[in-house]
Amino acid sequence: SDTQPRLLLTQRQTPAVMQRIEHSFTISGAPDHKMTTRELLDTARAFQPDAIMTSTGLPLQGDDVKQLPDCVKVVATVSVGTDHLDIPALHARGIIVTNTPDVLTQCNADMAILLMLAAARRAGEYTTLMRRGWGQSLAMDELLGTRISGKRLGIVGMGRIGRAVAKRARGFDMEVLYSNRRRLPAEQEAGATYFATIADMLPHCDILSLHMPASPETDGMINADLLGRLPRGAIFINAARGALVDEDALIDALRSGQLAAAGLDVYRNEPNPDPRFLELPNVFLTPHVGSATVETRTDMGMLALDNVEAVLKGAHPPTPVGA
Ligand code: 8YV
Repeated sequence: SDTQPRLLLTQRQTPAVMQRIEHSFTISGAPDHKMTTRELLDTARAFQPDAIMTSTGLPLQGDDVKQLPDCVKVVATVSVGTDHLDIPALHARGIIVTNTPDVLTQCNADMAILLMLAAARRAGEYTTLMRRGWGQSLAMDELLGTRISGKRLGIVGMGRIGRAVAKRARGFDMEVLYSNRRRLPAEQEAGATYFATIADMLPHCDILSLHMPASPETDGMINADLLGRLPRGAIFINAARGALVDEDALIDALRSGQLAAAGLDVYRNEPNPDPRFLELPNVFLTPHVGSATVETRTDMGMLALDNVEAVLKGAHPPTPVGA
């Protein structure tokens, strides 16, 4: 009805989330594919929404934020990461920003483990072999992977997701090392070894996995110098953000054997990652799907709606960003 709040949806959500949206909001549409920034701004001007539900890969930077109509009270991103949003610019316009932490922690940690196992155990190469027609038994020493049990996993960023990865790694009998801005209390550390700098931790890591947010300060921080500090033949995992990595340096390290393998879910240039990755058999690649389960995507959408509804009735949203 006309009295319902107006929600601009930048992409379709899961069926359960769409059902709740259609029950409580007037929407401009539910595009199959993620809108571009231009489409979002044009739709906002024409539709005059009270709220915008968006996600990663749809940048809203300072100049874009200036073009939003005054009616917008909340931008709810269906993601934990907020690097696509200019938070200070949104706040300066009096717009509340919310994200979806916690509900995706387990699935993102599962994804890091999936990438780790796939990279260490050469899942991509095995799948390619099977599709081409296996045909001949493998020799005892052919296409061998790397054992992960007993190995040292270095986690950069020991927040909610990093700790969930550490917990899983303990189940695989791995030794966990971590680097983080601050050392965690013992009960959160759960036996992991703390390093104050990434550089000091790297020589001790058989596998390295990134779990920190992207920001101007962390842009390209995993560079040639740091990759060179890993023991030769280490494995690199990234289910966090592509912007954390100098991809030229990563590709060099994979080509030279400095890295034995990598498992990547995120890239600098999404959805068109550097094509050189595809030429490397020792890289296991997925298309930014860390949170892509029915359950988690539904939980994320529901939490975003809880945030929108709270803001529109003048209450505190459950998961505001930088408030
Ligand atoms: C995306 C993510 O939000 O939460 C994040 O920060 O990167 C993902 O969960 C999701 O893929 C929708 O774009």
